[in-house]
Amino acid sequence: MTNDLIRRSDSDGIALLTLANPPVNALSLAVRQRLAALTAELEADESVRAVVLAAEGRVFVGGADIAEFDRPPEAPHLPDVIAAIEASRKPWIAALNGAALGGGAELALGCHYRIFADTARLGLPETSLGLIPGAGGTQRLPRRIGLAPAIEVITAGRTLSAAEAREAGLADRIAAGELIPEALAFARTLDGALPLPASAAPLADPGPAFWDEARARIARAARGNPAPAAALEAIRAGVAEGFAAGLRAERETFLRLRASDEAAALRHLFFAERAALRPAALRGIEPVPLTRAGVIGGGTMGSGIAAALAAAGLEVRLTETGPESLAAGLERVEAIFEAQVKRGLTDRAGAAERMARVTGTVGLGALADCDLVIEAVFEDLAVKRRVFEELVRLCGPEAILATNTSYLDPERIVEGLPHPHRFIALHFFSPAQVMKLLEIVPLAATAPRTLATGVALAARLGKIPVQAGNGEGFIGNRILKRYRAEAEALLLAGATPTEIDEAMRAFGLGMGPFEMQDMAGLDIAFRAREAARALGQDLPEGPGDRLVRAGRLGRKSGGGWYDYAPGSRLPQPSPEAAALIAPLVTPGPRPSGTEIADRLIAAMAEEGQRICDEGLAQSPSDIDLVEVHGYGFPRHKGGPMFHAARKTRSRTGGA
Ligand code: 3H9
Repeated sequence: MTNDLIRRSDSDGIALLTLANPPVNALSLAVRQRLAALTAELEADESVRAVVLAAEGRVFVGGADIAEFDRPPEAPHLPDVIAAIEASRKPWIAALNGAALGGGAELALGCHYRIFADTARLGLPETSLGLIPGAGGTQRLPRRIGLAPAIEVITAGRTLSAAEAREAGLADRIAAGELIPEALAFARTLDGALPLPASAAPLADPGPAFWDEARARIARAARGNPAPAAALEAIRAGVAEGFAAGLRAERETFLRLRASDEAAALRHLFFAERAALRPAALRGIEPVPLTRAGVIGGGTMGSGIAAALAAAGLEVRLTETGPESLAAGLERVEAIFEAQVKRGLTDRAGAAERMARVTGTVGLGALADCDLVIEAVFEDLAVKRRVFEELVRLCGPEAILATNTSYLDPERIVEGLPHPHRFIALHFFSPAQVMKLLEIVPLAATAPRTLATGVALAARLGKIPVQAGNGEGFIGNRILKRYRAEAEALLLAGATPTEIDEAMRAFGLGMGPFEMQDMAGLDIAFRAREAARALGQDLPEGPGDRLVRAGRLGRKSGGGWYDYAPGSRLPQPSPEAAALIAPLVTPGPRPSGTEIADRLIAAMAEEGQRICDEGLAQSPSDIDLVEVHGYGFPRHKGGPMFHAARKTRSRTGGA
């Protein structure tokens, strides 16, 4: 059975090994065992003069088997398997049919030659899993392509296309036609002499200034993930002390990081993201193919959604109520594409192509032949309701009609309208062309096919879909509400906005809760509280209410929780805000920085658990995806549910 994992077939003294371990040919224990056995067998077989290592499927090798990383490593270890290949007396030729990633790239680097299909690519994405390459990547890549490019590929997790690999000297050739016959033909031309292995290539030390600059640059980009800096140190060890010492340093660091909380968190997200993109309940359900999409409303949200759809190749009709608002909406879309050019996400021609896919129209008439329409108008039930009433008159019964509401009940927006199987809420996060989260909310009558189309759309847009039940604030905004309430409770226990924000930044969030509220404005939540009070809800006067009543609406009014100098975004502690809050503060011990973060994360996790218990989220992992992709929760902490579970386990010394 395990022999099927790598099949051997010989002709003309060339052994062809074909790896077949779907879905991504990961280098599991069984694959390593088979490869180690074959390496020894081929070495001893005098009829064989060269070996071609190829793989089945779309991927060459997706790396080590990540699912094995929760267990202790088992021999044969990948570095040893690769060392045996590199030490072979016969040339090994890797034939890359698709992505060679992580351990897959390292395997290819250990071979004497590499032939790429023109769509193949090679990269070392281990740092995105909180690891460093652990099978020679930090040593062989710099010796093959040079120090500076290798540092970039390894620490930024950049992938090289076949053409880039050729340019860098990594690809001995790019197959013009069929890969395997070309690789076999190449093997036949070899005369038995072996090229210098990567391990023997010299590598000069560029000196301390080079390393200092690299360390500083990498620390800035790492956002709390320790892996890129650790990878750099392994590379440096190999430069300073030679290949063998470098390999030892690499292995030691790899094993240490493999057992770290950060790597476990990143693995958790790796599998959670893939599960979200392929929900078990939708297996076998074909999504509706989408070519033309309508977006209603050209404000910040609508223009962001239109840009995201156009960038993914959809033909987009952006509609507004009048020519002026339409022109403003189209300008917003254009500005998004311009910003993408500046950030190197596309080039001028790409931006022009994207823009050419967006047509502006006044009124909804032009949406009649759309496969999908997303409404992103003002958050007002009557307005949204009118939009849907018109849409059901205009569009065919199979067109999917989605609302992007954040706080309204989508059932009420479409209540009583015909063909309810095609209604759904698609909740994008602002800026919609950037944020990866898409909350997908099926309504009571939504058909599985409509839901599957929402998930497929998210995948096409490069977003992570999370299915949420139809409860107030869905998943993300409900947790946000609880998080803010806990932040206010900490304030009333004597912590200052600065202390709370600093604690959350130290935890890894981009922004703390109070600076975030100042940026967004305090008045929207205030108005919602006032409306609830008007309906008879008993909401005690909180610190946020006092600030708004004193005219402190956030940055836009020159101050909220903080003060801001004119034109500045820098929050300064505010004596006026402190005086407004002071009468509400209960005397007692003030919470410390770690207590603050612990309480805030625990509140998020508790609310997340409640959401799961109420059946409004499919799993705790989905809560984590919402927080990581929609609210800036640090990826290397895995999300609030993962973090809380890990903390409980370490407290109880749990299994
Ligand atoms: C490493 O290599 C360490 C070494 O340096 C040292 C060792 C000593 N393992 O993404 P997809 C599963 S660390 C196990 O949807 P695509 C995935 O969960 C590794 N499983 O496909 C999914 O399962 P399911 C470094 C894996 O075509 C299925 O395969 N490598 C692995 O869109 C399909 O995945 C990486 O970080 C794995 N390594 O993209 C590369 N990879 O069907 C990680 C995938 O049950 N992988 N699965 O949901 C990828 O980037 C993409 O999967 C790849 C294919 C581009 C390969």
